[in-house]
Amino acid sequence: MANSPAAWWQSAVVYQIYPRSFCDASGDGIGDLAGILSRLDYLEQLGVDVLWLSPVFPSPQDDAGYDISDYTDIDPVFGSLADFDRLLAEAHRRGMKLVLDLVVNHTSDEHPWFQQSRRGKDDPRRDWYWWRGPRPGMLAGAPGAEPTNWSSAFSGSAWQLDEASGEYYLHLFSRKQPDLNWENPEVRAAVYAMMRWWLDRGVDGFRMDVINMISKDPMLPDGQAQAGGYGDGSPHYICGPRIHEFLQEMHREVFAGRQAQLLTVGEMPGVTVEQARLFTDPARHEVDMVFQFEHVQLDQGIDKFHPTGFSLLDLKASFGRWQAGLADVGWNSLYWNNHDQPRVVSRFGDDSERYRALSAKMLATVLHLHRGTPYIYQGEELGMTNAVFAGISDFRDIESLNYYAAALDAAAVGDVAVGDAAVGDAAAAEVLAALRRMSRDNARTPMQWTAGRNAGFSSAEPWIGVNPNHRSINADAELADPDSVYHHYRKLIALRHDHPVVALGDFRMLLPLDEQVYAFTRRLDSECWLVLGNFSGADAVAALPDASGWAAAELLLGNYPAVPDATGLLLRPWECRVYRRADLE
Ligand code: TEU
Repeated sequence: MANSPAAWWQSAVVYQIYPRSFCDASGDGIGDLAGILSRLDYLEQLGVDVLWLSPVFPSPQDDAGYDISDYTDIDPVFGSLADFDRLLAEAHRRGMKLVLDLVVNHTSDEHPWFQQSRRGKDDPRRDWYWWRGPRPGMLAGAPGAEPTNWSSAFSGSAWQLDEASGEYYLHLFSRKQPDLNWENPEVRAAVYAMMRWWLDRGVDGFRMDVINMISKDPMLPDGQAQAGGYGDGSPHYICGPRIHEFLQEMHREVFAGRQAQLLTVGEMPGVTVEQARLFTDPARHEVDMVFQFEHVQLDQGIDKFHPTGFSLLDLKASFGRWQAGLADVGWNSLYWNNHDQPRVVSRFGDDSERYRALSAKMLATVLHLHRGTPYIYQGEELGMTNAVFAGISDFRDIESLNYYAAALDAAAVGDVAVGDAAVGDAAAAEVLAALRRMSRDNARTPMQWTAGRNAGFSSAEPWIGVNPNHRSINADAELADPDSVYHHYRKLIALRHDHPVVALGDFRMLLPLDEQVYAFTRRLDSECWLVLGNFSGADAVAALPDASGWAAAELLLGNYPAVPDATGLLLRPWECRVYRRADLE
């Protein structure tokens, strides 16, 4: 195996910034570009190579910026194009690249394209979106008259009636996020032109929002019925019939010739290993890597707000399959967190005072030493935890708010049937408990910079509550403590930069049936690393098949001060260790 990366991003680490919640320089309680600019030193010190910004474009903010009304400007709440250019130049000056969020499965309903499209059936832009009449034989607006039975990701039907024309438009997400019709070549040309505009401005690539949903089966068949009465349309729009054709066309039209410097990562809910191989095979010219969702759905029941327990065996089986599936062709992206996921230390670790830092470091170590490109979500490097939400009024996210309303509506129907108001109260309590665990707002509370007022995020009341634990968990404190979660992340990033085995080594899963220990090796030429993580608050023995081979190995990194038995491989609660041998035949 070659000792130098085939692509620069194989040894890179990406840091995701959620601009609303990162740093507020203007003092309006919402983060902004000038705030990000003021924190570039912090990011440079951490050592990350690429910054990915969640959307900063003009938007009614129905889905926190994932509903874009103008693709080639900056929302005034975040600053201006001049602020953006300054940020880009300053990031580049520090050797960091900057990647934008490309949200082109849908626009905002306030985007001029949709405004024109909804003018009437004869408008030249009508066909830029998915318009359909009611179900044959039914009156527009009647219950069940929607063109298909598909549900939206944010509760309710995926179709919204437009009274003026009597037709419905498709929105897989909120009703303010109409889906673009990628079948129309004018739509694709407009998107590609916009992408080139940003690349010409100097941006270094795109994270592509739900990009595996842009090709729909134009017949729009009904989906299988699911709980709640709606059908699951996803088989008809996840990795649809023309998805590879569209991505290859995008590559030709946008990336060809400049690809080597760029990073492209497709967010792909429901993508399989087999599909991901096709998407990321360099010879096919589609995307560099994809975000798959398997490991963040392992703890979910019928939907994400019916969380179940978490099994380490399932996690290892899943990651193991992805590592094997993309070993020779394609490339993995590696993440625990993003702006849609609860905080990993609260989810798969232990966020109690005793084990928070230990488990955060263990989780980071296991993830970052897989083969693939790691993504860090802001605050993850501090071991930030899930938030405290007293009641529904503390939540901001449309997904949570809609889910709560729909669940209470359903319970109210039950109330009437059984004549018992307590049914509604019990339902509310149950939904709140699920939201506290799984809501996307857990990821969206302000970045914890200091122990002071508003965690140093803003001089004004933040748009969403600050986690009270900022008094002990914050960047100031962690920078000063050499043993902090932050410095552990810094070391992991440095290991990837300094040792080709981390980027390029072969991956081998060990102990797949051990319920406490995550163990694997990475091998490149004569060098082999062993990574061990105890996913529990109890002692664990790593019963390695060739333990003696590691007796004289060098301990490169761990999360406990000293190792009493280097050879026995007895792991303390949430302990992780990374060993290195460089003497293999
Ligand atoms: O998310 C796509 C997605 O399928 C989910 O992760 C979604 O956020 C939700 O959690 C389903 O339960 C992307 C963005 O990351 C997300 O923030 C947007 O809301 C969504 O697309 C629509 O643009």
